[in-house]
Amino acid sequence: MSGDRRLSRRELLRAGALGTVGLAAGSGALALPAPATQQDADPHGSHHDMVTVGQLAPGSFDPGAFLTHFDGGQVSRLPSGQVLREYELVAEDREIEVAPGVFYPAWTYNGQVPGPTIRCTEGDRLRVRFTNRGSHAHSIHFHGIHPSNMDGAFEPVHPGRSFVYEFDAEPFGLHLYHCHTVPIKRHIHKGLYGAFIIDPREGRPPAREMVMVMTAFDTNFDGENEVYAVNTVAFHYQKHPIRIRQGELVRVYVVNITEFDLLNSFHLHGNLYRLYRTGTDLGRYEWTDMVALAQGERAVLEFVYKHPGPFMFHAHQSEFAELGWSGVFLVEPPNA
Ligand SMILES: [Cu+2]
Repeated sequence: MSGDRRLSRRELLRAGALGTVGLAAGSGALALPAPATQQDADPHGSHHDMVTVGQLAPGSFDPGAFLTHFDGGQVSRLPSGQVLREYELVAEDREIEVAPGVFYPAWTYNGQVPGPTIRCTEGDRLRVRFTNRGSHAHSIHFHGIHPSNMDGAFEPVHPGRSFVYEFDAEPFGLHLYHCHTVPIKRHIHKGLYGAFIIDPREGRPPAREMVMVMTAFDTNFDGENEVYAVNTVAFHYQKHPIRIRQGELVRVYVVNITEFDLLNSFHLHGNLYRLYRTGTDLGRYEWTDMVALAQGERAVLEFVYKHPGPFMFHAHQSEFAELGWSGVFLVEPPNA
């Protein structure tokens, strides 16, 4: 059985070489064309060659835009002077594209996976109006400190209904939000999650900032993931390297929400990073090039490149890297 499961995990990439369509039909899953890979064209291709070919359909979720988009909400002030940030989150069923030609029937917040990256400052009041337009009951469970009745764990919001979550943002750090309706495993792996950043009042040092949510998709519903990535789309940042500057401070907010696998990880090439676990301490950090995160764990990574050129970043579980969780920073000289 385990042999079959291992095979199915690889089918997605292999099928491209064979031109197979509907590879998962036998297991009752969606019949979808699999992506071809450069490795298929050259059986001796290196790891670096292993990238999906083709482009996403027009109008698909854009990991390039998602990377640096932080949603501060609708900002106003309460009579007390406290900053109020209002958000609208809508749960809806939507088919998403996780690799060129590979679609997944997701449950989403605001039509995208991950949901929008919510960002505020410690002490702000958050008011999140949640409307469920999906086919199942859902909720939003925010990590952080808040009252029990704002925790999203016990009161599912049924289809067609709304709920307003309201609480003060604390503590500063990198948190997340996700659906907490049972069975939670299903509601998470279907796509209901997002990053939740609470900035310290004094801020962090100026930096080039980006968010990476470790995601994975069980495209044939066998209880294992076939496609891995940060920010949903396999190999996106390998095909479209992230341009940064030599000598510039880069800050990456990394969240692991991967279902089914016990751990995910972030390895950086040609450099080490300051690892601020959960981002809740501005002083203490580890100096490393590798962090393993369980589901729900987060970390803020800060680094500066000494040398220009392309440098990979990827899961150090090689299998995850080869199934899509692999990207490239293109470090350009300051005067380029
Ligand atoms: Cu849900």
